[in-house]
Amino acid sequence: MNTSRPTVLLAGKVHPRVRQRVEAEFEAISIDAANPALLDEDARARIRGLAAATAISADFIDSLPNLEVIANFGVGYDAVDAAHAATRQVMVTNTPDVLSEEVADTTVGLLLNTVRELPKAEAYLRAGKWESNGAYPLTSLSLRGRTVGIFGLGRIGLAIARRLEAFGLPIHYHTRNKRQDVAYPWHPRLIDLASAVDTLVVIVPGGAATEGVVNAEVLDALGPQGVLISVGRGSTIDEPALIAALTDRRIAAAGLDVFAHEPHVPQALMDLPNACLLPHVASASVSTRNAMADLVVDNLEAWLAGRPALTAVPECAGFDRDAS
Ligand code: NAP
Ligand code: 8YV
Repeated sequence: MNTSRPTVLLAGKVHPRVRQRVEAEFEAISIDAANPALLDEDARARIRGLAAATAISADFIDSLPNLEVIANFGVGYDAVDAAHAATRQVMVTNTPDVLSEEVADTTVGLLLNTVRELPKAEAYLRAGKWESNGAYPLTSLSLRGRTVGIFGLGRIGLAIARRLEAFGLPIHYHTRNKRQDVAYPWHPRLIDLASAVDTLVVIVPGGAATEGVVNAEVLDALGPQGVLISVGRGSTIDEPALIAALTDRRIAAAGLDVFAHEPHVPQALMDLPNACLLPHVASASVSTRNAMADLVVDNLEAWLAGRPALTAVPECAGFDRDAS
């Protein structure tokens, strides 16, 4: 073993490019889940970096006495206890920007699929029904004439807004802080955004602050022509309330890329004809996932070589490099 190289832990089902680069550049240790029992004391003491593709708890962070950096695969880092890491001066990084345009593209595709039923129309053709039954039924919903509310006008939300603006749709948004660089109407409360629009795109981070906030009241405010598109985190949607609203047609349809308990998707959602469902694929192209993988390893490299992190999460943004 070359002990001059830092030891980096690969935790969870890591992207192959992360694995390949970490194994080439560091001493690598792999475990399937972030469970301290899977590491002996010597390994725990050697680990200085962590490439995370699974939940990282405060207990797990505390089990690694010499940990300096956690590099999360994904811009959303709600599964990493970053607040706790920060108290220990452990740097946490994520993968912003490199996936924003891809996720925005997928979101627009999901919205179109939801209102114009394109996956169902293709299934109809492939089942031979065009020839046997005639034309696919006209869709009751259209993108035309809709007003879009973006819940979370950050990097990805803005990329979605710009696209939908080009489709000729008025855009409104809700965030905690009003943006100074856009002219879209801002609603300080989510319920007011839902009342003002008929199409709600959810692209906020997960975590306690957004847990279950898209609830029955918000869905009812969206109304019977309402369409919900969810690409942020499943935890933000009250899933039983959504299933009830779709079943009772208190909203018209939903397009979902994320779910509360992935990869489990409730059977009730799968049974609904007005739900369009994707298996968390918004960033899932080879090129975008490779860019995310490179950013994970570039962050590990930088921090473990004594340089600033490239993309620190806000909890760790003020870290003095020399303090770790
Ligand atoms: P970002 O740039 O940090 O934007 C987050 C936006 O949400 C900001 O506008 C922020 O504004 C707003 N926000 C945060 N907390 C809020 C709250 N409690 N109430 C209201 N607004 C709130 O993040 P991003 O890069 O756009 O990514 C957003 C999220 O998308 C990620 O965290 C991740 O969970 C999800 N995502 C999903 C996929 C997928 O594959 N489906 C892919 C990439 C990302 P304020 O701070 O002013 O409130
Ligand atoms: C990935 C994501 O699917 O970046 C995020 O927050 O949700 C997605 O890009 C995920 O991180 C990898 O599993």
